[in-house]
Amino acid sequence: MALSQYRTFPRRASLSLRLCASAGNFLSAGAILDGRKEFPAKTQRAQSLAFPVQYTTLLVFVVVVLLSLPLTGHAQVKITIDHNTGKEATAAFKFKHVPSPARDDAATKAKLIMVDAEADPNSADIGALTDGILPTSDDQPRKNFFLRAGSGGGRLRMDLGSVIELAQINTYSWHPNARGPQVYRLWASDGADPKFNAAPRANINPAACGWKLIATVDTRSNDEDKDGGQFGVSIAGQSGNLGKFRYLLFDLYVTEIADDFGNTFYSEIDVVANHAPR
Ligand SMILES: [Ca+2]
Ligand SMILES: [Ca+2]
Repeated sequence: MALSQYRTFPRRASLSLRLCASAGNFLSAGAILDGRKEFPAKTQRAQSLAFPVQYTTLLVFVVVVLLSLPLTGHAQVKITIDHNTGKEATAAFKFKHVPSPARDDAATKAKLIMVDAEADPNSADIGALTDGILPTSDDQPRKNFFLRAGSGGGRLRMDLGSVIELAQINTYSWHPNARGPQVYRLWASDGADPKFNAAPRANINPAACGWKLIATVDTRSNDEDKDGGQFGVSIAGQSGNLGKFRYLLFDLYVTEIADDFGNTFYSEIDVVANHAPR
């Protein structure tokens, strides 16, 4: 069943959302900001100042405590965003920093299902996300996977088959306008938590059922007229290691709500293992 209402991040407001995240997520949220290139620093400072004064002491305490703990449970995360437009956007998906999509990554044989989501009738099968095949131009519905028009995003769950150490998770999209940018949260789990829910519907907080927030991705710029094109996003551990996980949950959001066509044209999702699965 598709979500009944739109779920979207307001542009330039994601810092507020992150500051409201639980203490366990706060350290990674800071790392996310380091990797972001789209939001001007001016905006971030303004929103930081807007955070209620009474929480400031608590936040400082939380940050100090987290920095003093060994990072055993949650690797620091770096997000790299590349945006190709015009002649730079080609079927090769070649980017300045983000690796091009691969055909033999750990996602190739993973099992991918929709959780609380519905594919658009014009979309390719969900297998298009891991088949290594790429669109050859900027508006090829059958070479991309996208959620049904008018639905408010949704969740995709990937099962890698076993717990493996991950180095990177890379996502790719291509569309001439509003369906080009990527807006999602990435959750991951090893499935070991007794409360683990392998398919949390949209009204369930993944953090409450065995999932860890890895990254919050928003590739939109401040000018929606410039959001068309080809995007490559790489989510990587600062030390080269993202952690050991079996399940990934992509919580997809629409890029805009001006019309029904805000669901991103995703071309490929790559999962790069640190070591080959045993
Ligand atoms: Ca593909
Ligand atoms: Ca691939």
